[in-house]
Amino acid sequence: MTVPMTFSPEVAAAQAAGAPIVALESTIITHGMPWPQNVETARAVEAEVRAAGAVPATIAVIAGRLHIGLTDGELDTLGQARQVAKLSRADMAACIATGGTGATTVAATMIAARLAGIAVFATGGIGGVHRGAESTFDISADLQELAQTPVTVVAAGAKAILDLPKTYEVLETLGVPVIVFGQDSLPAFWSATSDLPAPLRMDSAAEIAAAHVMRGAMGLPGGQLVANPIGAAHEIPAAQLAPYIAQALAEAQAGGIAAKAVTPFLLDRLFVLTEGRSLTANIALVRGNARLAAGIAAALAGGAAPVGGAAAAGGAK
Ligand code: PSU
Ligand code: MN
Repeated sequence: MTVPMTFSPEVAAAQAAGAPIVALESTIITHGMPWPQNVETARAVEAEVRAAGAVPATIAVIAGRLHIGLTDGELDTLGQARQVAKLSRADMAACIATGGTGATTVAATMIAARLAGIAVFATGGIGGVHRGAESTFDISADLQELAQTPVTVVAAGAKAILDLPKTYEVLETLGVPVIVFGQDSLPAFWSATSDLPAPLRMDSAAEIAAAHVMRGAMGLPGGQLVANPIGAAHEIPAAQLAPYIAQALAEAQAGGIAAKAVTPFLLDRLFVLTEGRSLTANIALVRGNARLAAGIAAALAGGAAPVGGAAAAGGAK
């Protein structure tokens, strides 16, 4: 019994050549952004990956097959479809087994990337611990996935609609490395900084690739979260965003929005409340994440070696 998989010609050629590949998710297309910006963004993100010297592999389940890399037509169809399933670890196998179609979340895209032998994945922001989780128990499956599937995920941190301190506490408990790129505080998705300190900091793609390889060498399961801050020119400062997030959360509660519908509802309300600024920022940050992910994938394809200490210790005596 094998998993029915379809590789796009571009991804198949990259795999044959050992070229760097970056996985991309599809829930951001179907549930994270409105049409037509969703499809435009997906194309722009793929272009960023190519411009940085890697091959993009956008992942989705279409008619019972796990697609690794989508054609232009498939991307268009997915972007315009309504009522597409949002697939996470719990529902992916059932969808494939029954011939269904669905978009993959961070968790599901990590599972697909591992099956396809892809080590690096770029998205906007991971799911995490929702505010009020002490009563709803709503914690994204993305966190557990990072703890068990060996893929390095480049995001602008967890989405700021979440309870960020609790999200990072859970990641620490699960043993997931959270590596902030180039600064000492965690980014907060639409905002470049937060008042939470960076658990780990790295300033180059090569270091991140070396850390990924070292986890594998040590037999540690799970991946890494790379928290890449949005460019300062595109950010919405956290203080400006806070009242809109509070309003969107209040509306979600009043409307009885629960489970898988919560994140898409909040993102859509923020888009309206910020008059589109949240979407502009989201597009900018995911493009930046794609560029960094391509650099990490290139470092891995080039045979990432330990940076600094380990090499020096081995060679100096
Ligand atoms: N990044 C974005 N927009 C999104 C997502 C990520 O910029 O919509 C999606 C991812 O697929 C992530 C999901 O896994 O949001 C989180 O959903 P939940 O909170 O229901 O686990
Ligand atoms: Mn949830």
